[in-house]
Order: sequence, then C-alpha cells, then structure tokens
Amino acid sequence: MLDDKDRIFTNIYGMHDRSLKGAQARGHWDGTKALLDKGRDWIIDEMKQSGLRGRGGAGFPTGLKWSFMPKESDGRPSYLVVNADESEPGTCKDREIMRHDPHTLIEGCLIASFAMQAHACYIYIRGEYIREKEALQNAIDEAYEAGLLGPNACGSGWDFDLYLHHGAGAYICGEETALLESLEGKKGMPRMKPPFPAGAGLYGCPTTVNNVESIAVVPTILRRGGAWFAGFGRPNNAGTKLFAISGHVNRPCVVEEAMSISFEELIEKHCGGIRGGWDNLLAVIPGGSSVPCVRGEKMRDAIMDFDYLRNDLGSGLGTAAVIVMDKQTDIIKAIWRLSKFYKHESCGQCTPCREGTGWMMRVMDRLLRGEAEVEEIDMLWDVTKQVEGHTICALGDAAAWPIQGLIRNFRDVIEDRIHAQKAGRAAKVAAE
Ligand code: L3W
Ligand code: SF4
Repeated sequence: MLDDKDRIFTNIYGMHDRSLKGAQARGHWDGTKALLDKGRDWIIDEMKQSGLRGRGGAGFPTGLKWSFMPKESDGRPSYLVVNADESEPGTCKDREIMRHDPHTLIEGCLIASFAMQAHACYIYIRGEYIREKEALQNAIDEAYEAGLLGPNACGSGWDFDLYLHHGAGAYICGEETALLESLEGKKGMPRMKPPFPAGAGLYGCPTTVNNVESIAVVPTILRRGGAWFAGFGRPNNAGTKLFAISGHVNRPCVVEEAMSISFEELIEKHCGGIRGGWDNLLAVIPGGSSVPCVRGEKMRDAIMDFDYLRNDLGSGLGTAAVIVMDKQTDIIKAIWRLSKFYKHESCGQCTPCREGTGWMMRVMDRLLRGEAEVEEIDMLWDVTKQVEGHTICALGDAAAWPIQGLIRNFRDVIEDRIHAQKAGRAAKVAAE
C-alpha cells in the first residue's frame, strides 16, 4: 500500500485547508521559481524520466507529448489546455483534485505552460461541476493576488495567465479536439487527426491538451525527481494514480495508490471488500465505461495498470474508474444503459457512429428483453466491428467496446435470457 509520505494529493478528502495558505503549509508552491529556473529542457527531461502516462484515458507519455511542441516560435502563440471535462461514467477523480486540492493543479499549469513556452493556459471544466468551478476560481484568484500567476509569475520573469472556461454539459467536449472547438466558441465536434493539437490546436496554434491529474502531479514529480515517481508501479506503467472505485464494494472511494497494485489489494484495503464477498463478484469495468468489462474471477489477481489490463485481460486502465458489479446485477441492463449513453452523446458527425450507436442500442434493447434471436448476438458483434476504428474520434470505439466485452464474457447470460423468454412465450401459448 502506498505510504502517506508518498501521496501527491494530500487533501483529496477535503480534511485540510484548501486555501493557498493551507496548500503552502502542505508543501505546494514551494520553490516553484527554482524549478522554473532549471529551464525547459530539464523540466521535460524529468517528465520523460518519470514515465508519467496521460491520466485522461489514453495513457500517452506526457513528457513525449510536451516535446512535440515547437521549441522556437514561428510567430504563433503556444497554449496549454487542461481537460477538466470529466464525464466518463464512473470517473470522479479530477473533481476531488479541483474541489479539495486546487493549488496542485494551478501550480502544475504554470510549470507545464512554462516548459512549453505557453503564456496562457485554459482549464475547460465540465458544465455540471459548479462547486468545483467556484473552488478552482477562488484558488486562481488567490494565486493571482499572491503574484504566483500573472506578470512575472512567481518572480520567474515569465508572464502567465490562467483562464477557467465552463463547459455546457456535453460528454463529447471531453474529446480533445471537440474541446478546442468548444473553447473557440463553436459546436463541440471532434476534428480529424492529424493534425494533432501540437501542430494546430487552439485557434490553429500549437497546443497541448492534458488531463487534470496529469498536470496536477507535475510539481511534486519535479520536486522529488522523475526517478522517484518512476519507482512506483512497473516499467511502462509508472507512478502513483488516483483510482475511483464505485459500485458494489462496501466503501466506494477515490484513492491514490501505486500503479500496478493488485485489484484484490485495492478493494480490500480501501473499499472494505466486495459486497457479499469475493464469490459474489460478477464483473468489473476497470477503466471507466469506455473499456470492456471483465468477468469477476479474472479480476481478483489482476494488476491495475495499462499493460496488464490491455494485454492480459483485453480491457484497459482508461481513467482508472473501477466499476464493480456483483451477482445481483443485470449485466445486460448495465451495458444497455451505456449503449443508451453513447447514442445520446454521439455528435452525429460521422455515419458509423451516428447510425451505429442507434443500431447497437436497438439490438441491446431486444437482448435486454430477451426478445432477440440468438443469431442477433453475432450480428451485433459485426455491427460493433463496423463502428470500431471507422470513426473520427474515439467515441465510436467507446460505444463498441462495452458491447464486445458483454458478448465475449457473458454470451451465456444473453442466450439464457433469449431461451427463457422463448420458453415463457411457448408456455403461455400452450396454456391459452
Ligand atoms: C502528436 C502523435 N500527438 C497521439 C496525442 C493526442 C492525445 C493523446 C492521446 O482519447 C481515450 C479514448 C477514450 N503526435 C500523437 C499525438 N497524440 N498521437 O496523445 O491520443 P489518443 O488518440 O490515443 O487518445 P484520445 O483521443 O486522447 C482518450 C478513453 O481515453 N477513455 C475515456 C476518457 C474520458 C475522459 C473524461 O471523462 N473526460 O477523459 C477511457 O478509456 O475512450 O480512447 O492528446 O493528441 N503522433
Ligand atoms: Fe461524433 Fe461519434 Fe464521429 Fe466522434 S465518432 S466525431 S462523436 S459521430
């Protein structure tokens, strides 16, 4: 279990003073100028050494992403944009940072922006996050007043402005290019990639989009050293990580742990075990609603990191939103609900996603009621394959994968329901 002294988020449960004074007492904003004085190359090298992979779902190496930004300006400004549009079902970790530990994020914005030569950073916060927005704005105001932001930020000679932009409640605006469109005042519709934001992002300028947690861990990584962070977890899966555990555990929570902790240890130590015991575990979605579910018996010894969950279990760490379902769960209904969500959130721009999410949901509707034919299971699988990899953004994949997980792991449950429904109908006819 991660030692308290190794926790980056020292106020994740809001037990302490979240104001600037409180944050400083816990070590934040300590020696920030000295870190900036070490220079951009040093910062980016430390980040590369830390092994940090993006915490928003894709796990792209953060230091590498920063190094895509131009070193010399071609006349266009560079920007950092923080993706605080946390909307992935099951995911509620960034919320805790913003409402209880906002200065970790603000200090990270300054350092990361400096490293990428950005004089301005925008935090795009989810529309539903009203209190979080207030907490973050208060903290930004405090930092300005203390001279930590603004002209000559922290006495570093670097002028830096930080803006908070409130979204309007669309899941798709969490996709990085839709977020940029929305920030520019347009409809939040994803752009084709490439070009990636580092080449042409906000207002066509070089931009890096990073998740809240990815930026909030930066100051501590630099203070303690990239090698310190890389010492947690396994190679290629380094660091500490916020896990948001919900569903049928005895005590759902958000907790910072070492990457690559086993699922059993995570649940036993922090959640008081599975409701009804381990024999009652049906399935787990280990990384937010976009990744496939895994059967309970395969999860107990699972290693909670990017590589194990993808390579060994065919799922993913995603945002590390761990959704636990016990045997009282109607698993078809749970996945049907996700299908409904993705159909609703599709921006409708590309045909496989716009039409495919509707098709998938309608077949899921029939499976839920057991009114389908068994052959429709394979047909639904084919539809998911027509959608996966054929869309502009990852929402298409995100809609397809949970259904693939259901079919791969719970075909027996789907077939049983169809047979039971047919038997019920036959019995009814016989009785009439
Ligand atoms: C320059 C290249 N940059 C990649 C950058 C790219 C992006 C990052 C990752 O989707 C996933 C999605 C959800 N040159 C580059 C490059 N980049 N190649 O690296 O890119 P990518 O395309 O792998 O993923 P993505 O489009 O960022 C994110 C999954 O996360 N997810 C859910 C996320 C939900 C939230 C939320 O609630 N806000 O984050 C969970 O699994 O399905 O697959 O920056 O530009 N050659
Ligand atoms: Fe829009 Fe879906 Fe296409 Fe993404 S995949 S651009 S959400 S229609």
